[in-house]
Order: sequence, then C-alpha cells, then structure tokens
Amino acid sequence: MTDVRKTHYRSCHLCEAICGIAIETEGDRIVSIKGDKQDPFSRGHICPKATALQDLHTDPDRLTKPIKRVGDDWHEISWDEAFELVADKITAIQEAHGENSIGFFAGNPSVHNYGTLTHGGELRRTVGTENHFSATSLDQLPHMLVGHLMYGHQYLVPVADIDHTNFLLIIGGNPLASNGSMMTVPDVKNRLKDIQNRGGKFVVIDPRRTETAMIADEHHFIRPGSDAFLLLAMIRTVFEDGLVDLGPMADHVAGLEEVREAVRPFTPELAAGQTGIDADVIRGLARTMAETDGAAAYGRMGVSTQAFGTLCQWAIQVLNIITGNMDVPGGIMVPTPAFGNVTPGARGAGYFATKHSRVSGLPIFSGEYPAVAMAEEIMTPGEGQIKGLVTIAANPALSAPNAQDLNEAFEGLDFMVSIDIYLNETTRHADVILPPTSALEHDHYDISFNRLAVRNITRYNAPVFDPPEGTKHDWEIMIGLASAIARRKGQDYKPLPAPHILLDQGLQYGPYGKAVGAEMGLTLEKLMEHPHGLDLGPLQPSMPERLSGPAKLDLELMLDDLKRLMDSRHRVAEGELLLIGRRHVRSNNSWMHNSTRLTKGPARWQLMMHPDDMAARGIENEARVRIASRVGAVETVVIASEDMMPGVVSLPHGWGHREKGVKLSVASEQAGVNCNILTDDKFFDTVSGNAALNGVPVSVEPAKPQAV
Ligand SMILES: Nc1nc2c(c(=O)[nH]1)N[C@H]1C(S)=C(S)[C@@H](COP(=O)(O)OP(=O)(O)OC[C@H]3O[C@@H](n4cnc5c(=O)[nH]c(N)nc54)[C@H](O)[C@@H]3O)O[C@H]1N2
Ligand SMILES: Nc1nc2c(c(=O)[nH]1)N[C@H]1C(S)=C(S)[C@@H](COP(=O)(O)OP(=O)(O)OC[C@H]3O[C@@H](n4cnc5c(=O)[nH]c(N)nc54)[C@H](O)[C@@H]3O)O[C@H]1N2
Ligand code: SF4
Ligand SMILES: [Mo]
Repeated sequence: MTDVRKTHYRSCHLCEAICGIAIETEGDRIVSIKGDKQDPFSRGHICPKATALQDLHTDPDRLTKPIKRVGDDWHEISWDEAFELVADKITAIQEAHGENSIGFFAGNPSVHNYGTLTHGGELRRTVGTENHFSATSLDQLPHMLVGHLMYGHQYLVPVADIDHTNFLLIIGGNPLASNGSMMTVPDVKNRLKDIQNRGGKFVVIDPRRTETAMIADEHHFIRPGSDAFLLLAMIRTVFEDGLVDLGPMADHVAGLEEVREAVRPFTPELAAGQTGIDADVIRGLARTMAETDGAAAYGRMGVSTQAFGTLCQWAIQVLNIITGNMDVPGGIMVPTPAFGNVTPGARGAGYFATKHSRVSGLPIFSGEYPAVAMAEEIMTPGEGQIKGLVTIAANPALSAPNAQDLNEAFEGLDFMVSIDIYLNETTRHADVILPPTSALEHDHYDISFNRLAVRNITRYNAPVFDPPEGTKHDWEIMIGLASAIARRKGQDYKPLPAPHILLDQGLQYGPYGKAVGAEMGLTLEKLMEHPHGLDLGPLQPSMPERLSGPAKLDLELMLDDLKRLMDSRHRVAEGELLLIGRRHVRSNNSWMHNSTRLTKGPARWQLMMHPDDMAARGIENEARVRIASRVGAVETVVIASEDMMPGVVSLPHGWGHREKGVKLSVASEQAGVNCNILTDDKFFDTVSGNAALNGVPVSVEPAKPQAV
C-alpha cells in the first residue's frame, strides 16, 4: 500500500515567491520535486531551494522529539513532561519577577507557517507579557508603519503591478537572488524581462551590481544609507517641474503642499553629493516616473533596514502617489486576498508608540518592540527585566545585530524554550526545545504572502505526509503550552479550533466568500477542488474604498525626520567602509545551510570588496581579512569584485555555524562567519527602531597570520 506513486501539488513555503510545486512521492519517500506547470501564478518556475525541501524533510539533524538540557547533554522527554516543565518555569519566573519578565521572539519561518500565525497570538496572550520581538523589526517594519500611518492599516501595503508596469524602479532589492520580497512575485526574472519585451524599462539602485542590476536597463550605484536624499530629490523634481498628478488619489490625499515645502532643501545636487548619483540622472528618473503610463517605485531590504528606513518607505509612497501611479494598473496597488483582506475599520490596523521599551525607550508597534532592544532588555537589571525567553522559528543569534551581546544575554537567562526544528546557534542556549512536524507533514496556506502578491491568487495544500506518531504541529505545541500555563494561572482556556477551520471561516467571509454572497462562493472545501490554486485575476484599483480618511502625505513624524537626514550629511570619514548584506538564491537566511545540495559548489559566504579598496589596504584577493565595527570583529576570506561600489563591502548574513553545541553536521563544515557580530544594536532607524543592517561603518585589514 505504501509504494503507491502520488503527485502532491503544493506551494513552496521557503520564500515569499510561494511557487507552485509538484512533489512526487512513493510511500513515505519523495521521488521528485518539480515546478507545477499548471500553477497559474508561478507557471512552473522554481529555484534550487525547492528540491532542498526533501533535504529538510529527511535531515537526520532535524529534531522530532522534545528535548531537555541536562548539563551539556540533551535528553528526550515526553510532550506532557515538556509542557509541564515549561509552564512551571514560565509561571515561576513571572511570579517572582512580574508578567513582563518573559520575552518572546518570533522568526521569519513563523510567517511561512499558517498554524503559527493563527495560534501564536493566543500563546502570547496566555503568557501575558508585553515583551515581544520578531524579525519584523529586522526587516519590513517601515513598510507596515508607513501603511498604518498613511493609509490607516499596517497591512495596506501596496505592491508594484509588475505584470503591467512600463517602468519599475527597484531600490535596494535583489529579486533575482531573493525571489522578491514585500512583493510576492514567482518567476520574477521572466516577469522583469516581460517589462522590457513590452517596451518598458526597469532600473536598479544598489551599492552592488547585483544579479538583478545585471539584467536591468540601468543600474546606479548608491552610497548605502543615502537613498532618502535620492527619493526626496525626485519628489522635489516632480513638484518643481509641475508634474504632480495624483490620478485616482486626487480627492483622497492630505498634506500635498506641506510636502512640497518640506522637500525644497533636498535638491538633486545635494542628493548627487550624498548618493554618488548624477543630479541629471535623478531628475531623469523623477520625470520618467511621472511621464510613463504605469510606473512603480519599489524599495526593499536595502532601504528598509538602514538608518532612514521609514523615511525611505514613506518617500516611495509619496513618489508613487504624486506621479499618479498609486492605485492604477502598472503602478502600485493593494492586493485583494481571499483571506485577510483589509477594508475600512478592519481589525488589526496596528498602533504605534503608545508605549516605549524599558531601557532605551524605543517605540512599540502593534504589540512588539524593536529587536535591537532585546539584548539590553535581557541584560539590564531592574523591574521588567526579561529573565525567561520563548523563541519561535527564530535564530536571532545569527540574524539580529550585535550577536555577541545577544549570545551573552541568552546565556544569562534563567530559562529559555525554543519551538524549533534544529539545535542551532540560538536554540543551543535553550533549556527545552520543542520541535514541530516537518512542513510537509502539515497543511499549508499563505496568509501573509497572498496579501502581497502581484496577482490575486489563493491556494490550499493538504499535508504531503501523515505526521509520524507522537509528533505535534507548531500550533498544537502552542495549544499544549498555553493550556498548561493557563492551568497554573488559574485561567479558563479554550483552545482555538485547528487552523483549517479558522481558514475556512476567513475564506467564507472574505471578498470571494460564500458567506458574503460573492459570486465565487469560496469555501475551503471549494478551494480544495483546485489543487493548483485559484487565479483571482490581476490586481485591481481599490484604494479609495479602503481608506477611512485621506492618505496622509505630510506625516509629522516624517517631516520631523528630515532634519535628522539633513544633519547626517557627509558623515562618512575618509577611507571608511560601509558594510551591506547579500542574498544568494541557494541560501535562505540562517537555516538552510544543512542541505548538501544547496551548500556544494563555490563558497558563498565571503566578503566582497572593490579591488581599489583592497589595493589601498594591501589586501590580496582571497586573503584572510579582519573586519571590525564598533561592536565586534570577525575574520574571513575576501574576494575582489568590480561589482562592488568603491567604499562598500558586502557580507551575507545567516552564516557562522561552527559554534559549540550546534547540531548541524553539514552547515558546521562551512567556514562562513556571522556578519551580525559586526552589525550594531545601537545603529537603527530612530523613527521605527528597525535595525540598520545595511550601511554599517567597518574597517577591513589583512588578518594577522594565525599562530600555529
Ligand atoms: N545582517 C543581516 N541580518 C539579517 C538580514 C540581513 O539582510 N542582513 N535579514 C533579516 C531578515 S529580513 C530576516 S527575515 C531575519 C531572519 O532571521 P530569523 O527570523 O531568525 O529566521 P531564520 O534565520 O530563517 O531562522 C529560522 C529558524 O526557524 C527554524 N524553523 C524553520 N522552519 C520552522 C518551522 O516550520 N517551525 C519552527 N518552529 N521553526 C522552524 C529554523 O530551524 C531556524 O532556527 O534575518 C534578519 N537578519
Ligand atoms: N535566496 C534567498 N531568498 C530570500 C532570502 C534569503 O536569505 N535567500 N531571504 C528572504 C527574506 S527574509 C527577505 S526579507 C527577502 C529580502 O529580499 P531583498 O530585499 O530583495 O533581498 P536582498 O538581497 O537583501 O536585497 C537588498 C539589496 O539592497 C542592497 N542595499 C544594501 N544597502 C543599500 C542601501 O543603502 N541602499 C540601496 N539602494 N540598496 C542597498 C543590497 O546590495 C541588496 O542587493 O528575501 C527573501 N528571500
Ligand atoms: S523561489 Fe524557490 S524557495 Fe522561493 S518559493 Fe519558489 S521554489 Fe521556493
Ligand atoms: Mo526577511
């Protein structure tokens, strides 16, 4: 019975592109993983990571049973024992030190796993602490904050209508490596080429000539962290040249004149000096944005995780709006997902700065504090100090700034529990690790990424394999913990239904749903009849109907921040180098380096540096170098690259698997270092508290010969 061949259609959950894949199985064995050619959205496209789903599933290092630390050893324990132990520790810490003495950190894969999204909140509410952190503030917090402040909801985040645009300006994003982000865009390379095929253009602004830059119509190097000067100068040009056209937003914006006044000092000449991009090029880009029928400006990690992240994301919105590209085909639009569609008055609009973190006074956003505050909240004594930590699908020891402080902080905790599949750089500090089922053993729905997709689609996938006896899904672990904790607190606790039941309700009451009388009459049952997903059509203009009031252009927070930007001019000292990150299509943040398939071939973790910068420091190609920042230093191998802007060096994140106690046999063979030993928890976007992972000042010198 077990050797029947079956094909399972599914979305790949590894990155935001959510490609449709076809997994062929024979019993409990995976025979092949291919792109699903019948998928209306991804059209058969996959990247090399899709086949690594098999490696993750069969990885002997992947944990499948709860484990408890005993000295330097780990012992398997039962789920019941694990839940009771964790509940005892958490409630005892809270009794001794107050509710806020427990912290939470949720990482990136929790957004790719719908059970953690539906059930995570309830666990947090049961624990009842205010100390929440997540990868959001290492990433897209500025996008969400701008959505909240300008449009009234944190999920009103427009995406570029890449399939219809005639001009796309990509600032600080490298979709050919990342496969797109805050823009769910499978098969992105062909979608970009299609812009060119229909006579349009796309331009990349990046301190590195990236894979995306290489196929662009134009690429301009930019000094890291200076993008706000570029964007403001573009906005100014649109005003100066009389090109303002609000298009469909004409009656739905406030504060246009205030913005016109505020950007006056930010001339293209000033921007040229700061960015390194010619003033006439800047004017030309602004005019193209205004004069092209269907143009879109899109900014990603390079402009979110830098010192002016919020200002950049705000300026990108303003630029799209004043050039008539907001809410039009070919411009930027907000998707209409089947689940979690945002309409006026929708729940979860978000809130900002209603509270501030205990030590550094950083603002709360929608229930969480910036991740840069986590180490100090653990290490600074006093009321409200974090003494116990819960991590969920997160590896902050490799992904958050000032990693050595964070490691020290984790060491000093009274108790730590991790819901995770690996014993890695973060979870090695835990007292208990609770491993969920493999992704292929549970069902799947993309709550987050359908909201950001360049085409409206919806797909539901049943599990590929039955979960092995005695294993639990992430959401079941959350219920197990919450009920044990609630019992100790004397609280009533009624677990939420399974994710698919919540999903069904959401689909039925969504814009295509049966319960609202929509023509499609969508229910989960109906969706399940479509194994390749349902195409819901191209993005549609919808913005005025979604706003509760006018879109606010003249946000006080942003106009005030212009002074900080002006004061930041010429901060870079002679000979200084700025560190930026880098992604590679065969890697995914910190947790996929245990796949032989993905890590074989040339190393991908080296420092990239311009040959002139190397010559000036007497550094040979492929030599070992010492990189130092305010907070730390690492040694690694440098490779010369003409693709780097002089004065800028690039080191990817997510490496550094040789720490003691890590059980990642393949990853630990790799020599890459943890670049977040260099990034600085005191270097962040002061508006949002989002980490500035790009533009970090560093020095690079030849490494001293190692003592033998
Ligand atoms: N310098 C620098 N630092 C960066 C970035 C950068 O560009 N430069 N990028 C930042 C960004 S954008 C992000 S999103 C973060 C990512 O950083 P994190 O949010 O820390 O995410 P990952 O590094 O992907 O670690 C994921 C963890 O989840 C576990 N895991 C995987 N799948 C599951 C699952 O289904 N369930 C559970 N419970 N666990 C699972 C893995 O074992 C791993 O421990 O890194 C940030 N850090
Ligand atoms: N293969 C792969 N795919 C991934 C991931 C992965 O780790 N590997 N991670 C996923 C995650 S969590 C995310 S958030 C997305 C990120 O998706 P992207 O943002 O597209 O990915 P990055 O490669 O970080 O692109 C950021 C670009 O900004 C540039 N940059 C750095 N500093 C600056 C600056 O100051 N100004 C400008 N203009 N550019 C700058 C960098 O050189 C880089 O090319 O990718 C997702 N997809
Ligand atoms: S681009 Fe690769 S990792 Fe991302 S969803 Fe598609 S196949 Fe998966
Ligand atoms: Mo991310």
